Amino acid sequence: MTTLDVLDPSTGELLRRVEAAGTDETDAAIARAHAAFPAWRAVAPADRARLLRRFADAVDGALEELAALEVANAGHTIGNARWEAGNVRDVLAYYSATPERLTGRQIPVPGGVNLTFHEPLGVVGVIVPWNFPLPIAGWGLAPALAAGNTVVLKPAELTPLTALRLRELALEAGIPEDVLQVLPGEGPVVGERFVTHPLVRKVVFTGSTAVGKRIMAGCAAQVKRFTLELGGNNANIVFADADVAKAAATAPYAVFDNAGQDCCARSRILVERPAYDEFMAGLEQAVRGVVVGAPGDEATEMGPLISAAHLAKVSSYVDDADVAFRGSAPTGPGFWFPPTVLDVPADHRAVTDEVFGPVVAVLPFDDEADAVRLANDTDYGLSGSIWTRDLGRALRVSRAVEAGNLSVNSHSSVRYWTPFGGFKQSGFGRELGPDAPHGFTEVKNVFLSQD
Ligand code: TXE
Repeated sequence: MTTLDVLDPSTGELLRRVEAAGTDETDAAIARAHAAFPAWRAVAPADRARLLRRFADAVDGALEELAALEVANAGHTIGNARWEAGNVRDVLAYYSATPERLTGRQIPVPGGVNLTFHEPLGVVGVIVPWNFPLPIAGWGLAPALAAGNTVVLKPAELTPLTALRLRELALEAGIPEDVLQVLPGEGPVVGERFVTHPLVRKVVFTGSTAVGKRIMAGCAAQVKRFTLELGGNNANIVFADADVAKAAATAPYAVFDNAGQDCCARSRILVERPAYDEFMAGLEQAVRGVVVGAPGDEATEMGPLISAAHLAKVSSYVDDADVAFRGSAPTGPGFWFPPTVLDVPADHRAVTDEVFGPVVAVLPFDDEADAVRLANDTDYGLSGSIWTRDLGRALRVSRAVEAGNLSVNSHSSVRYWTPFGGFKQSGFGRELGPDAPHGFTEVKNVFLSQD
């Protein structure tokens, strides 16, 4: 049995060594999940709803413990980690309504009647990245279980601890053992097996666009269902008529939150020329004020990057770039990088790539059309912000930007009541919101003859 070294990114020290599943263990887990499916789908809707509510309550009871684990394993600030654990609780509670509301239709047709059923798929494989281990696990497993599927979940190699704890909480809540399994392991071993194994009926993947393309191709071979939440390179568009001071004061949190390791990070700030100087002055003040340090301290606003390899990747984008100004960060040990604002042209790779770190570029624009052109000048299309006091412009620009999740005069990206997902190479399908359970079912049509 191979193992994964789980580190504390704020110190680089070993936290725990976790057993990694191989192909045989993955096959065995999938077989158990398949065997558990008929009984789970047959659980009466009210009982399945109750189990999900109990699971939500168990997460609620362990909120501080889960948050502390995420602080240690992912370097998330304690404030963010509490929000993330609370998000899992809330998503479980939200989808606990699903079993009793997943109703079909009766459609009159000549010669009889037609009934539709929303049938669960079977085993769902959920592949989770390291940047938001708790919420992304919840977004996959909650609607899948609610719709009557069984789940095998693979956390990221670097961050398996909270997912393992979630599984224990599910068991405590009374979810049957093989209905939700958590399998730490390597992506190309465990994750890849979800794609190739015929009994896994859907793959839910959040991660890099490169791996997402591979999963899409692999699923195509079996016409397997999948959703993909991939990278982003999101624009924060600030018009001169906006509350420029507020836009500047909030912009750092829209990109430096979670140390920029967020597919919704607004890593390209586009500012209308007349507001440029005022915006930059406000931004500089805000960036220099970001509190970077020990993630467990209540006052900390930004923690470390996830790993030495990721620190090297983020640094490589800045090495040849002009820095406009930056905040400060601890020097180490641990994987620290200061919040950094670049002064680079639109074709610099720090602007065109997803850096996935606390790095942002500010680009001026001339008018609305120019702003939309710059915002859409990327293969990604996940998220973005629009700052303006002109309602018509807010609507026009929202409609013109090719992205799945936009916010006006705010940087909000994720609200679990609403669908979340990307245009273009940011993904395929939507998670969250009222329709997510439908993505874990097949519609079946049954004709009842009256003759
Ligand atoms: O992602 P991977 P990495 C972006 C971000 C980041 C880059 C690389 O730019 O810098 O991707 O991160 C599993 N078959 N995002 O290398 O490799 C893997 O084990 C099946 C954006 O960590 O895509 C992990 O569980 N699964 C993103 C998950 O996929 C495989 C979040 C993600 O890992 C696999 C993360 C394979 N062949 C990174 N290879 C976002 N949307 O927020 C790996 N995995």
